[in-house]
Amino acid sequence: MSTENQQKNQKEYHKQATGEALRTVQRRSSEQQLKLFGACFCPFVQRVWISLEVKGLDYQYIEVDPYKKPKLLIDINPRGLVPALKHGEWGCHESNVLLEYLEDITEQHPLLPTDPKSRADSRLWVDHINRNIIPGFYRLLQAQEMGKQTEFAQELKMEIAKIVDAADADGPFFLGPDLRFVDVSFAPWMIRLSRVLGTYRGWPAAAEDSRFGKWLKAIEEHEAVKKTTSDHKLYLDSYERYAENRPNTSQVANAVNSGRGLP
Ligand SMILES: N[C@@H](CCC(=O)N[C@@H](CS)C(=O)NCC(=O)O)C(=O)O
Repeated sequence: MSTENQQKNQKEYHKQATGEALRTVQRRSSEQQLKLFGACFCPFVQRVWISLEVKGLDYQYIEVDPYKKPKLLIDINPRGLVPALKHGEWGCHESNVLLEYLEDITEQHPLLPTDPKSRADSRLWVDHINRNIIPGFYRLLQAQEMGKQTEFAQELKMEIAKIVDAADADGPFFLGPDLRFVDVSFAPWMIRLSRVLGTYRGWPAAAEDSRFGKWLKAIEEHEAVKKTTSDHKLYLDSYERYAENRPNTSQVANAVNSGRGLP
């Protein structure tokens, strides 16, 4: 921590996973053809990480600091964002592209349905998550004025209500009893609603008997989600810079502040 941060007692983002996620990092530290370059706090990384775990693939997890942009990250993604994936000599990035790649290379545990129309529907809801829910999450977290916070909380609730309405009536997951593509894409932000928005913006817990409450519980209890989730403190600390809207927090935060699309 820099002297300036120590003086202000500001918390910094973590550079190593904790809790269950740390145990997974340790289990996944040996050399493999498939390598996930991630950062422990990053929800975009967690998407890919969950998919790797669900599919039971052999992979190596490598923690990198995307704000320091080490060469090994830039070599795969010139924009220096995590997640990045290497498979042999080939590398690629963008969480959604990587989720699709993992679908393409594995037969076991497919996350997308088989019927083309249902696949398109799933992709449409992932688009809703990317276009409306994720930006809404950061807008609310970065808003400093009470009026704006109330407005953005309302907007985020509306966008979440749309996907909950589209979900299978019995669930508990989006398409029914199993965790699939839409769940994986949404899960990292679902678990950050209580951990991050609950603390910093008073986001209310979902009623346990509501459809969303049931979905959240199933996500929280899923093995692959648990294995890729750190202790609460890691998220609290890592997101303080967003909640205070500190200058140059990240490319995501800058995009939200300037009204541009997310990186
Ligand atoms: N669209 C990208 C977004 C990835 C992203 O924003 N990752 C953040 C960490 S959560 C990052 O690498 N930030 C580095 C920076 O802001 O310079 C994806 O879906 O993979």
